[in-house]
Amino acid sequence: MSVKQFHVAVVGATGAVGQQMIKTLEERDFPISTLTLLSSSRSAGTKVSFKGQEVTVQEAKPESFIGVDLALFSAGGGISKQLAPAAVRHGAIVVDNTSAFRMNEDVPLVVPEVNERDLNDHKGIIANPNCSTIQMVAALEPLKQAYGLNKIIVSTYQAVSGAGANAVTEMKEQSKAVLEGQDHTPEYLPVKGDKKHYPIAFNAIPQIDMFEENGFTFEEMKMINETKKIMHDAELEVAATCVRLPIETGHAESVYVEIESDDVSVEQIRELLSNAPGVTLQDDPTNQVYPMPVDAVGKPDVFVGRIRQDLDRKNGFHMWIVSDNLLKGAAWNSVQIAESLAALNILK
Ligand code: L14
Repeated sequence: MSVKQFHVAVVGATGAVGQQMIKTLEERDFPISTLTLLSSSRSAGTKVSFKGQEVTVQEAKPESFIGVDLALFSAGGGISKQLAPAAVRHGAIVVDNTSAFRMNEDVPLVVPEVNERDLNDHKGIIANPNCSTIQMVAALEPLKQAYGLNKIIVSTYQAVSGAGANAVTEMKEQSKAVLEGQDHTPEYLPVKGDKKHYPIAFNAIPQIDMFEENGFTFEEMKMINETKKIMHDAELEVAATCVRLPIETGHAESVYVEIESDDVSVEQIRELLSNAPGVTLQDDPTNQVYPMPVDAVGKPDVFVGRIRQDLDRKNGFHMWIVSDNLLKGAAWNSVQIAESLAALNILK
C-alpha cells in the first residue's frame, strides 16, 4: 500500500516560524509530493534546503495555490487575510498560524492533544492558537478532564523570538551596546507599530501586542478568549498578564488554577501529568529539577514543574509551564494538525 502524498505550501517560508515548519516537516517525514515555498517579494529567490534538495522561495500570489493540498501560513495576519481565502478556493486546506481567523466561529482552533475532533468541522481554514495559549492548554486539559477547571490566572515570561527575527537581533545588539556603554535606539519592541519603544536588554516589558480598551493587551485577550474556545468552556474564568523577557526562545508561564474537586493531592496531579500526551513532567524540588527555557529549546514537548497546592485554597494549585514557542507554540503544533488531518482522512 502506498501512502498518499500531498502538495504542501509554506507561506512565510523565510520567517522564524516558517523555517521551523520546513524543518519539522522534514524531521517528521510528512508525506510530501511537492513542497512550494512562498514569501513576500522581498524574500523571493531565497534558496532553502529540504531533504537534500534546494527549493527556491517564490512570491506568494493567489495563483500560487493551484494544485496545493495543504497550506501552512505564518507570514502575518495581513497576508493570511489576503491569501488564505484564495488557497481555500483552489481546494487547499489552510492551517493558519496568525491571529487573523482564530476567533471566527467557522474556524476550528486546534491543539491536537486537547480538541483534535474539532478538525472535522473545518470549512477550509484551521487556526493554530497563540503560542502562550497552546502550551498552557496542553498542560491544563488533563486537569480539566480529571477534576474539572474553574479558574486560571496566568503570568507569562515570553521570549523575544515570538516577535520575529528582527526583535531577536535588536535584543542581541542592545545587550552588546549596554555592556560596552554604547547608545542604542529600540525600534521593534514592545510592538513595532506602537508609538513608543523600550529596551528589552536587561529589562522586563509588561506589554505584548497593543492595548485594548479594557486595559488588557491583545496578547492577554488572545490567551483568555482562545483558552475558552479550545476548551469549549465559555464559563471558565481566565485572566492573563503577558510579559516579555530577554530570552531568545522558550516561553515560561506561572499558572494558578482552581479545580472543581477539593481532595486532590499534588502527587495525583504529578501522576496525571506524567502520563499526559505531549507533556513532560520535570518536578523534583529536592534535586532542583524544574523546567527552564534553555532546556526546552528544540524540543516538541510542554514541560511542567513547581507544582504546589495553594496554602489557602485546597482546590488551588500553582505550576510553571515552559515550551519552545517556535515549536509546540507554532511550527510543531501546525505540523501536528497536518498529521491529524491526514490520519483522520480529512486531508485527502
Ligand atoms: O498571536 O510577539 O500568534 O511574541 C504570538 C507571538 C503574536 C505575537 C500570535 C509575540 C503571535 C507574539
